[in-house]
Amino acid sequence: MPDYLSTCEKAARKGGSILVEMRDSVTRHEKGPNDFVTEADLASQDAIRDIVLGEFPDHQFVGEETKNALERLALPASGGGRNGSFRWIVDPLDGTTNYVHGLPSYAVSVALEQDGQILAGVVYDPNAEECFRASRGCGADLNGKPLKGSDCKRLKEALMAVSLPVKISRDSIEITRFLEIMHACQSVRRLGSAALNLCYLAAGRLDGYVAGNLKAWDVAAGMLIIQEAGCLITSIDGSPLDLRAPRLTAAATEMLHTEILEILAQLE
Ligand code: 2AM
Ligand code: CA
Repeated sequence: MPDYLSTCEKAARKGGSILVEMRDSVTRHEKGPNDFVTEADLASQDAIRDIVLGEFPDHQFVGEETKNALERLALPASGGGRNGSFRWIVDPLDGTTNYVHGLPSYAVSVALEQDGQILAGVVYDPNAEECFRASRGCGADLNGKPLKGSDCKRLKEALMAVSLPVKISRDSIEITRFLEIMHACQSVRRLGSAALNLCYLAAGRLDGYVAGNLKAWDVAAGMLIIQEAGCLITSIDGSPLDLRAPRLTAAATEMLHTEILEILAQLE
């Protein structure tokens, strides 16, 4: 089998170096209310696509900045010829709001999907020079050191991350979830990068994570990194995570995961 993980890493590192190079010169454009894209998102994605398709020209490529990305992800992949259907799912800059404000928490996420399963994924944080990697069945590592989640079993001892959409209404269910979790856990963080939240959970820095309405490119690499680090990730109702509509609950241990799911279920 080709070394897909190396390609993920090479592409993610290249994207990350472009983000750092362009950091002080970008102008931001609004895709929607408070939803920014910069020249850096686009340049990073172009470089990643060139590397990936240079090595695997018959694979499909969908990045956040690809035209009609969501519609393309909804279709079955067709790339890969005789070897099945391969699709690269890429966020060239996860955490654009942090990036445009000069906050260091942002990352590049590169994953390879085959017939609906993530085979390999890398999340690269170019500021911290942290490269989180996983390939299916082979474990996860951070800069070569094996990753393992924390052993936190109780929500009252957990450091949680919660992600919320921009301009969320005050009476939204997601605000209710946020308040309930904040009340029940040790402390909550909103860090601005879903991909890094997933990796920090895999690294034992966070104990749990709840997010509604993310996109496939935010979670494709991170969900494999979580699973390969021995942590759990499901949909908010406990069913298997739908990569096309990720509303997720992730936790370091089964006991903590169950407790979070029970709290969320009471709010539905
Ligand atoms: P937050 O974690 O600080 O809430 C993209 O990875 C980041 O954008 C998320 O981590 C989150 O920041 C924010 N975000 C934007 N839209 C979102 C949504 N619909 N649901 C959850 N987080 C969203
Ligand atoms: Ca992005």
